[in-house]
Amino acid sequence: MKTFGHLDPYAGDPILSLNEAFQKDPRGDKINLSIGIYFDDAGRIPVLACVRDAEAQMLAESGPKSYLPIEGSAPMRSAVQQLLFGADHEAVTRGRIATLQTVGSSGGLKVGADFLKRWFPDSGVWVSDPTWDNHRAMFEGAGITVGTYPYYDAATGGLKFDAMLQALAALPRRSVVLLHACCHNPTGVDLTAAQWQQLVPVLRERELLPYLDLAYQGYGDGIEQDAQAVRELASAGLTFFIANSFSKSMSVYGERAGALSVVCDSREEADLVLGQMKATVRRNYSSPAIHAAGIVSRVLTEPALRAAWVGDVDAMRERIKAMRRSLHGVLSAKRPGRDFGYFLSQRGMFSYTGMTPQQVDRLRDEFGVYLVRSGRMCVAGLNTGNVERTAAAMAEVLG
Ligand code: KET
Repeated sequence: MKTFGHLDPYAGDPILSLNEAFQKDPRGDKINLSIGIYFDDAGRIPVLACVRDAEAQMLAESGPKSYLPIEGSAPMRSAVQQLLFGADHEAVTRGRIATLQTVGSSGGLKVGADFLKRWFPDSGVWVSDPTWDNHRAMFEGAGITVGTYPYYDAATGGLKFDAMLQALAALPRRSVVLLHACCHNPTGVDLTAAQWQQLVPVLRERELLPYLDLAYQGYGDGIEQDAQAVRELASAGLTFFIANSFSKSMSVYGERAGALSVVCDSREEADLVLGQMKATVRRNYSSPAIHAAGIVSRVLTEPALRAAWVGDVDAMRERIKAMRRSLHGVLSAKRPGRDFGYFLSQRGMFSYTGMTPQQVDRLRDEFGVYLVRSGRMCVAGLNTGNVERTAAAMAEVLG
């Protein structure tokens, strides 16, 4: 302990450490509702047929594995723009979006954070209360001050939209506002289309810099529908950042497939931004992963693979919704005095159960049911074989 004795021990990550603890738990009937991973009805992480087919093509072609350019694969970057904005969107056709393939959307979020620190050194970042734990850590890690705006309303299980708007309207100019484009993590509470429209003038008048995080595209209403907020902001002529992930939508977590796009006023501005983003990437990890690019660009651009993918995402979303209904049904029957309607109204992989850390601990210790201590449940970990047991355990703990 001569050299490193002064280091603080790492407390561990609230989500990833819990997932590791789950793996080590010897109980055969344990249930993992912690990490944001989609499991199928048999409790497995699916390998989508479209991804398998894309990989088979890559294997057959057996191409050289040179470095990708700093900004990533050109076919993937172009496919990402079309996926997010629509192929005919004026922002795409005018070339005013700077897009980089990144190391997961986490890599994109961090590259964007480093860029902001360098070029907007006085801007703070404002995240929803609550948000994905790693948002704060990433932006603070980039040396940026992080504040929160009101979001989740514990009393109703819904959104504090008026308070949110008021808070954003009072931020210093050029503040960065982190927004979940759909399927809010951890609450499952989203803005409606009308609320996104109401948000636009506030963002514009305060000259705020929206930073969208789209990690669950397709898990809300559908792949196209879940890009509506992105398109709304782009069509309104706002300048904004968007980090998007394929981890969940293509079930390729470990491939680290994601992108960062910055919607600018003009092609010239987008070129400048792309250049400085490249400088940031070169100093960090130099260039992204070739295998991820091969999968994503093939699945998005080859019609048969794309159609299969859309079908798979639809099925994953519908299975989660069915689990929401089952959980709601069993819990409501067991605890008739309580309102579990939030399981039906919240969207995407997560629900915020309102359970206390002590209740979550009891669920884990006594019943082997793992939730994040904030009370976040990954509904995508439920299946027909474990939903009743989960509901029974929750009913017991809720008292
Ligand atoms: N944004 C959000 C909102 C998010 O929930 C995750 C992952 C990411 C970005 C990162 O995804 P990537 O694979 O880097 O593209 N969330 C789950 C896993 C994690 O914490 O890393 C989770 O919340 O459980």
